[in-house]
Amino acid sequence: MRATAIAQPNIALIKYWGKRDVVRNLPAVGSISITLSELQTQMSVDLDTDLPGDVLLVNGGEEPRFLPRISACLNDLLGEQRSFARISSHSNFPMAAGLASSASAFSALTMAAAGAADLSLSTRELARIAGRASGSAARSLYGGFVELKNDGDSIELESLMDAESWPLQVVLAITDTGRKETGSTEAMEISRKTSPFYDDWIVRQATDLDAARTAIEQRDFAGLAAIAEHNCLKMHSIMWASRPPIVYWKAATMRCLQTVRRLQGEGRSVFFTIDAGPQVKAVCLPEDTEVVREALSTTPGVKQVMTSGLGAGARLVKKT
Ligand code: 2P0
Repeated sequence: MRATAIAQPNIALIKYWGKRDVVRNLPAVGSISITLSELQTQMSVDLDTDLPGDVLLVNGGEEPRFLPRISACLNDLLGEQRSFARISSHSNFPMAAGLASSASAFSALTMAAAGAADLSLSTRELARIAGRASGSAARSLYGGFVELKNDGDSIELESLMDAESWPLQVVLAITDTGRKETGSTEAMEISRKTSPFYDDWIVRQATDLDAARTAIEQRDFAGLAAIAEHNCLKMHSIMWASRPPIVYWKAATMRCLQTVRRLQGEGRSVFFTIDAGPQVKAVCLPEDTEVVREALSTTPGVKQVMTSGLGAGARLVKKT
C-alpha cells in the first residue's frame, strides 16, 4: 500500500497553450517536449493510513495549498471510495516558477499511487490520468523526445526518439524564484477568451509540429532551433496580446535571449525556449554546454543556472 516514484520535468519545444475542454483538461493543440534527467521529483504515496483526510508534505513541510489538485488526481485514479493518503514529495528544483514542477509532480504521483494500490495500468493509461491533472504531466511519463497528440476526444502520446539517440543538453537560467502571479491554467483561459491571435495559433500548430518532428528525425539542430524559438515567441505573443496581458518575462529573461543570440552569432549550437514563467531554457549540443552555461551564469540578473541532459520517463522505485 506504499510506493515511491521518480519523474523529471519536461520542456516543451512545441508548446501546449490552450484547452479544448476545461472540465476534462484536454489540450487544444498537440505538443512536443524533451524530458530532462537532472531535475527530479520523488513522490511517495502511502494508502495504508487511518488519516481523516489526505496529507501532503512538500520537501518535508505540510502544503495544504496544493492538496485539492493532488486529491482530485487520486480520486480520478483510485475512485472516491479510496482511503486517505499520506503523500510526500521532494524536488531538487524550485516549484511554481515555470520549471514544469507540475509535470514531474503529477506524473510521479500517478505512478506512485497506481503502484501503492497495485493497479496494473499501462504507461499510456497513466499518462492520460496524469494529463487530466496537468496537461504537460502526461509527457513526463515518457523519456527523450515525446509528442502529445491532440486526437479527437482524448490524448495520445508517442515517444519520438529516446534520450540516448540525440543527447541534447539544457541549460536552465533562473531569473526569478518567486511564485508566478497567474497560473498557467488560468492564463490559458484568458488567452483563449481574449487574445486576437489565439485562433490562428490553433490553426498553425500542425505545421510547427510537422517541422519539429522532421528536425528531430533528422537530428537537424538548426531546423529544430528555428521552429522551437518561433513557436515559443508565438505563444508569448498570444499572452502579451491577451486582456489583461500576461507577461511572464523579467528584464533578465530578455538579457538571456540576447546572450543566446550572441552565442548563435559566434557559431554555437544553442536555442532558447521560455514557458509560463521568467526562466530561460537554452537547449544546446553537448560540445557547447560549458560555453552556454558560463555565458548565462554571467548574464546580469541570472540567479542560478542548472544543467541537464535528457532522461527517462517516470518510474516506480519502491513498493512495500
Ligand atoms: C507546455 N506549458 O507545453 C506549456 C508551455 C507552459 C507553457 O503545459 O492547466 O501545468 O495544468 O494542464 O501543464 C504548463 O501548463 O497546465 C504548460 P494545466 P500545465 O509545457
